[in-house]
Amino acid sequence: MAQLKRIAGVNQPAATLDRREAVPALIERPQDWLVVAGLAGTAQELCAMTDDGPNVFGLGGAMGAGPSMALGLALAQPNRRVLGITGDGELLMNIGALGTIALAAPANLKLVCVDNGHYGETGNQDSQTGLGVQLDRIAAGFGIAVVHTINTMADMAEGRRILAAPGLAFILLRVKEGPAMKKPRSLRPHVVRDRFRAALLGR
Ligand SMILES: Cc1ncc(C[n+]2csc(CCOP(=O)(O)OP(=O)(O)O)c2C)c(N)n1
Repeated sequence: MAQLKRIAGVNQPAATLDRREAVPALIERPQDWLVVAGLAGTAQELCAMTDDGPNVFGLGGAMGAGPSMALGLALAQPNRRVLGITGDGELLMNIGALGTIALAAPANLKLVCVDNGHYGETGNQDSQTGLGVQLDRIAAGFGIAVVHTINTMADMAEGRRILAAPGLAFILLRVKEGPAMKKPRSLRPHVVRDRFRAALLGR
């Protein structure tokens, strides 16, 4: 396999945040959202934060599908706040979905990417962001008007403000390598689907 090279001249601070502190600091009340969480770390985190709550659709596979599913949900439920949360690996796998999200621009959708620069779940292989690819610049290039990057706890308050405000936004939460918060969660897709549907539709 060809050796991948780090992009020269990228001016980014080293990631220092621990995702086990940073994700709850940003998403303070996940129960207030309809959440679609991509496979791997973000699904573990959002399910752990809600004790496997019915308002969280945490994927257990289908890598790349999370952001598109969040878009579909936001379009179908314009009166509900939808949070799509995903890893850099998943987002990169289906990066065109970010362009579609930008062009559809539902006002009730926020997309958060927890960027650890690696494919954490499968052994911490470098992802493209670990080699200098900047998803915040890609999001802005796709035309998302509100893009915010969080490198330190000092950047968190603005992230929370953006999450609380109306309008499409993309937040890049840069974290260091390390485990995600984890508790037991259902990995049976039909169980997750049915309880999410019941929580959403009240039946
Ligand atoms: C199509 C496909 N390819 C590969 C995998 C294996 N896989 C599962 S999780 C994962 C890494 C996900 O990385 P990221 O989205 O950055 O999340 P992190 O594990 O770092 O939290 C990979 C490669 C998969 N599930 N599906």
